[in-house]
Amino acid sequence: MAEIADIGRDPVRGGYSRHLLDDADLALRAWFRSSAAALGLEVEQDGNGNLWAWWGPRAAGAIATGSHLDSVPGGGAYDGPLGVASALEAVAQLQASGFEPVRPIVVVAFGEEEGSRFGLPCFGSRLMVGASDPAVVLARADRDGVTLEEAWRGAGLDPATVGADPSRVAELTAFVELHVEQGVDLEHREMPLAVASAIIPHGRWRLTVDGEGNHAGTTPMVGRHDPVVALAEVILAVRDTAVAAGPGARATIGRVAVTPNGTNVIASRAEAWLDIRAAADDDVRAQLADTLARAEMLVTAEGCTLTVVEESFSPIVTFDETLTDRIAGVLGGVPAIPTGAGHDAGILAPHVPSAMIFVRNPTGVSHAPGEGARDEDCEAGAAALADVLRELAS
Ligand code: HGY
Ligand code: MN
Ligand code: MN
Ligand code: MN
Repeated sequence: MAEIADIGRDPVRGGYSRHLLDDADLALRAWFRSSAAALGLEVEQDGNGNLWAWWGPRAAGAIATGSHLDSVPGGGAYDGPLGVASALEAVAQLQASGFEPVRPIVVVAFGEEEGSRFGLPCFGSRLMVGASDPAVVLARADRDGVTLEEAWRGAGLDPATVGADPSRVAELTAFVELHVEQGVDLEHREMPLAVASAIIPHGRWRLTVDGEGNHAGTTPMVGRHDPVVALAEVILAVRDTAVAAGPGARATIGRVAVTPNGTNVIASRAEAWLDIRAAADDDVRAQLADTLARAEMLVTAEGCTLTVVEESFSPIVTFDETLTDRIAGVLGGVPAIPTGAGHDAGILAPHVPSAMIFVRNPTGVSHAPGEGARDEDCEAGAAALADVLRELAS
């Protein structure tokens, strides 16, 4: 991971910003290719921008392992890259031991798992399994108004290749994703590793509040239809609804956009992206309904209008029990813990027996510069992954 420590790093605030097909992403893709080639792996990029490094000829029955290289804006160093670097390290250890896999082993780096540029989480894996309509995804625009199709063409890629890749999915016998824990369960248990039992459901919605743009200095306070004020009330309602829903509920507005975004201008539009997570699919839906009912009232009271668009919904994921138990056995009996974070393994799980290995994160912080993992735990994770690959590929 040291070799990529400076790629996409914010020198002022710390943290990483690595988004689909930006300079940092392209540099990380080059790192992946050269690191894989140094191990004698055959690298290919699929029609959805995912990178696959094959140990042995590409063939059915493959054991896949890996994660993603992209980040959230200002994210940590480990979320994603730890899984890819550990997979490459595990292959290196197996090769050094003289192990010859009976089944092909393939290391994968999925594209745009965070969905930070085009808003679709687990972009590469979701398209590969056919869970998203390529035409809809290609039309999505980033914050600068560049569509995915334009970005794809700009990178010399053919938009016609974006979409379901059933033969590639069918080649996979198992997928194991190693990931830094995004919580402090292992720190509290004083254990370095765990397997994942489930991923709680989560969804993303874009809320648009339209009001009346006007002059900040000549418009009386009474009678304004200010979408930023309305949105401010909605954001508090999002928090209050989640708190009222109980300890397992989560709701976040981490991204807002104001139009025209002028200091001396009453905005005409305020947008916000809502992230809701809860223990069950119906809980997420119920929390969304409560939130939107309150938002509608608040926005109307400010003389504004609310529009809601669902951007993604990921139902609850329970990982393959047989595979997970087998991996837990190889790891010498580790806890199985649920996670509130989405992963490519969650997208693959309904299609390919999938499992996850978590590496302890002392602070539990993630999606922020404070994210971390001890070197000895990272080493234990890579060694454990090597043992798991030896077990699965023999
Ligand atoms: O948002 C998530 O839960 C994941 O880190 N992409
Ligand atoms: Mn993440
Ligand atoms: Mn991740
Ligand atoms: Mn003026």
